[in-house]
Amino acid sequence: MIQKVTTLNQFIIEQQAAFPNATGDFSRLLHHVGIAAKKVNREVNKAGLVDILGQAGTENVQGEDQQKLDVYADMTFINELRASGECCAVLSEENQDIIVFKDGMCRNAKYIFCMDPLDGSSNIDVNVSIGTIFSVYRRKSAPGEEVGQQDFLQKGVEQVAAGYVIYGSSTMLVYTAGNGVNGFTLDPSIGEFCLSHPLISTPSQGKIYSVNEGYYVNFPDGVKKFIKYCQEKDEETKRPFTSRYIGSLVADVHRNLLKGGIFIYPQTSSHPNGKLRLMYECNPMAFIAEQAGGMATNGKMRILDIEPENIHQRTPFYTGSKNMIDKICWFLKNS
Ligand code: P6P
Repeated sequence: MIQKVTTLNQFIIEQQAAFPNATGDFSRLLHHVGIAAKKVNREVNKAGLVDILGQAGTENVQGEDQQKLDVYADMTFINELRASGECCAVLSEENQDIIVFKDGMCRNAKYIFCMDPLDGSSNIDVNVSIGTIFSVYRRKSAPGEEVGQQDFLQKGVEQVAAGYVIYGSSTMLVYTAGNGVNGFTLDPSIGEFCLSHPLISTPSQGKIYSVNEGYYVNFPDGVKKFIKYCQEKDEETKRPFTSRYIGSLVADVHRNLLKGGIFIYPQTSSHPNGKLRLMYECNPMAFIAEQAGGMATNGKMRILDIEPENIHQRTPFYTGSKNMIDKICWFLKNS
């Protein structure tokens, strides 16, 4: 029997049909996100060949300037978002200030876009999975008005959509628009993202803990106690926890989203407010976590309820299965 294949574009159209008032603006935006992801995937997959094709900063055999992959990813997503005509401004980890599209349709577009275009790019040289993380909001300013940083200072609960692309053993685009989390795997033979993980649900009882234990001495006491709790066998419950840490946010979070577990990046001495960024790393991942039945907190409050003060602010970040989030919050509260 021929298996029905649902491409990302077909899925977007089907989802739009479920919203009678939908105009298709978001569908067009997401379509261009998919195009950008395919373009970045193409370059990421040949990263190891850069030495053959020419060093970064020099011309390659095609006479093109060699670019650092994260700069390439940043430019590629910005160009596709501009081409969609559905986005008026972009906040990117690669750029200190927001990028405002002043041309034509973009000025009146109702969406703004936050992204880490290539998170974990230091892992490229050792062939570890990396990712793009993104978040979509409605602008606060009126169409045609000047767009500013104020448009971006919105709580995570205001997100219209959030997602990530993981460039790994296969390339997947995972996103939510508030109706569950769906995963699409890129089929290179047809150049399409195909629905492979419908309605992802995170196991409520996780067994994986993901944290860089190299910073153990600098961790808050509650985190130290949680790690000890995971390491110590309990005659009654056995508690068969296992440690998994890749050091690439998208890879660590994606694994735990599917298998259950907790990802922890607390405040440390070198990062007193945590290392990860609220607007384009933690909020999108928190929206996805909650839509998949998991949780995301800064140790004291829900990530999605944090009132942002600046567009690049950092936050301690704990996300994953409910049993492990509840347990670490208990240790943090009682230490
Ligand atoms: P550490 C990658 O540099 C990154 O921003 C995230 O992808 C990852 O979760 C984190 O930093 C890893 O940080 O300090 O453990 O190397």
